Amino acid sequence: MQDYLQIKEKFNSQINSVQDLNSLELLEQEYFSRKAGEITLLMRGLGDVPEEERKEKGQKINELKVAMVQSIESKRLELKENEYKKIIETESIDITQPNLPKHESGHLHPITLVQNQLEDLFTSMGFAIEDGPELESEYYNFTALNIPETHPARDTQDTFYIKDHAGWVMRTHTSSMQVRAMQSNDLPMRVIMPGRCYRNESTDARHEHTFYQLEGFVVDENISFANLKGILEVVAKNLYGPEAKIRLRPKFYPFVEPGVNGEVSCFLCESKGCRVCKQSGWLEIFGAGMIHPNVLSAGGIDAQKYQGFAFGLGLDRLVMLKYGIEDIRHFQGGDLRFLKQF
Ligand code: FA5
Repeated sequence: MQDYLQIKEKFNSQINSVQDLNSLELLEQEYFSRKAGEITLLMRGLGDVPEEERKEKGQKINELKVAMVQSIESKRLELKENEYKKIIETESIDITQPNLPKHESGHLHPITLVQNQLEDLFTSMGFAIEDGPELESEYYNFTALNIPETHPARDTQDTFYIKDHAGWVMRTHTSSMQVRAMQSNDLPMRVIMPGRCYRNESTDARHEHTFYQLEGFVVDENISFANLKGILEVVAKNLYGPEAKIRLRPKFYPFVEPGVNGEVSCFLCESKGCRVCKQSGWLEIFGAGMIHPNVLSAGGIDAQKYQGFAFGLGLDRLVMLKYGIEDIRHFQGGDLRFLKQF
């Protein structure tokens, strides 16, 4: 009993002076470690106590043990709370720190926006979408399209040839996909092929060396020029509203017969005439026509039985008209003040 009271007093005075969690840990070990803890030894010693005293002594030691464990736990809580308080008091918010810009997520380029809009329109009319190579053989870019060796479009002034790789060019138009698509699709065929094209141009407000076209063509029996005109009008009205008009004028392209040059009424100046439409009120946007029989034959199609039409829309120019952009060079310029407007 003597041991028991001494331990109780000693422990009470020790726990009152504990100031941190480490000291509390040591104190706990002093009384409860499995090898030499004072309470552990006291419990172990119970076996030597005469039987008549053992029960009472055991109860007392147990009460002392429970009380000590409770004191240790409440001291631990108190010390932890004090630690948190200290952290909160010493941490501070620096209100002079500059307001760093939020991480901005990107958005779609205006050409991609219009390309997506047209892809939705054409797929709703049953067209498939195909992708093709920008580095193209002279065969698909020119020869398969009935473009003779002597045609000025093949001139190095218009076309980027690949140095040391004869027969390869950066495609000058998406029409390079026409025969490729004929060779890999079944009839009847309705396909659009959007993509980037390259020409050796001196640039101005309407011409870029790198620009986008969207090629489309249909091959079936009983296809007429009226079908072509109908589709082109649907495109103009879808992009610019019901007031939009198109104008078709004859133009020679070796891969169509007859061929046309297509213009859309200029929304920039409401057809009054401006720098972009060269004061004419119309902006040249596409070439189109009925597919030449030689091209159908190059694609392995019986030109006696099938006809088709094809068109190549200049995407950059469609976008210029849609958003009132006065210079095509903004598209590739990388100026964020321009790009952020979309
Ligand atoms: C062609 O490229 C023909 N492949 C179009 C075609 C397809 C005709 C199918 C018949 C059948 P053209 O060179 O006219 O044709 O170009 C078509 C359109 O691409 C032009 O109306 C214009 O909108 C756009 N375009 C052409 N060159 C440039 C350029 N340097 N910069 C921006 N847009 C251009």
